[in-house]
Amino acid sequence: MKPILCEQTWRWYGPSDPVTLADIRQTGVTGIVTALHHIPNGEVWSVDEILKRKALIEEAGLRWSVVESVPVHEHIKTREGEFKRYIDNYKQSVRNLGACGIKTVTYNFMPVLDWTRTDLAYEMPDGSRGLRFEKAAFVAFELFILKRPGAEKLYSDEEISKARARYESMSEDDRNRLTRNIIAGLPGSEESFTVEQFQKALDRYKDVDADTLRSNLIEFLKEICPVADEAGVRMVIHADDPPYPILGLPRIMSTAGDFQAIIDAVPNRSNGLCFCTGSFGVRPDNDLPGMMRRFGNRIDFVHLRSTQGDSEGNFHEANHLEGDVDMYGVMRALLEVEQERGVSIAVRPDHGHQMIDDLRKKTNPGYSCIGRMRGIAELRGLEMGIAKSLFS
Ligand code: DNO
Repeated sequence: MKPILCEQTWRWYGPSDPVTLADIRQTGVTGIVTALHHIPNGEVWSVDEILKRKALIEEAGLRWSVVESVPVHEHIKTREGEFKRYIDNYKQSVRNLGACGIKTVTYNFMPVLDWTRTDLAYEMPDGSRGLRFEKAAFVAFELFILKRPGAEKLYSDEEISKARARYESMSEDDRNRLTRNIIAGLPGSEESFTVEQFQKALDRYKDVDADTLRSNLIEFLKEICPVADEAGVRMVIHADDPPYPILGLPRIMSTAGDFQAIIDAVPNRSNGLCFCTGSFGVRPDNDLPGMMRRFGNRIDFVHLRSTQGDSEGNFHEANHLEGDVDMYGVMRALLEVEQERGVSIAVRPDHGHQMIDDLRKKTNPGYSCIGRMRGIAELRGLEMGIAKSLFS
């Protein structure tokens, strides 16, 4: 019997992405993961706009497999202001996507910031560059640049003195770059701030703890999931990145228990998970192959990447088959889930090093072509090896 394999996909930021659809076709993937980034956060994605984007993708011989992301407006996360209107708009976008045949929608419920890194061009021993989260630099930003009130309570004396030394070692340019990296919006995050705006955005969460945020997510899903069920759309939540609280903000999608809590509260089939091995993988207490098996029925999209961490809380993005993630274990569990469910699940190589010719180009951090192509090529080989030896 022929084993069921993954649907290989690639994130494309739309017509302004320096990696074109024609380039992507040559990587061997068949599916596209994209979003209508030009539509302001909170507004409806009209059928017209969706169909225009879909046609572009299909003209290139590819399929629009997954939306990443329909962003969730901050007012929905805090349940203030115009959250009701934003939820209604979100429902309409989900209906429209379903009607256009796009059936998987990724989103996250991270307050204020989407994914966060301190260094976007960390040099690897082989000369390629990757993304890094450096604890001392992050704390230096929080304590000495942002000067967030009360932040020092979160850290030990040792962490504070390391951060101070790190801050003092930085030039003005370094400090500006660090600030930009953290708050100016990495590719795909729909928000960007100045330092003043950023503190105001954090202040909006002063009365929102993890329990409140979780209950706001549940309220959101109770409204969205019935609509998604009817439209045949799977809503897949992305893990927190990094998977623990930062800047005094609550985080509620960092562990298996976190996801269990939302499916217990909202069991609708459309309530699913975007299994991001790089995000969950930063926590050694997350057993990734175990999570893949446990939640296999609800995993409808997978981000494959690995990170390499240390005991101080720093991590950087490793090559896809290296680092802390047991990629063999994850791929094997994923293939088992696919055979059991009888469906092919969309995966994409997440992030990649900036390498070879891409080092001389302006690329989206984490989303240059060649590093991701190395990733998908390695993952495809791993998948074929496992599938042929175990499932055929
Ligand atoms: C980063 C991405 C995230 C992800 C969102 C999903 O590379 O994985 O920006 O798209 O968190 O909503």
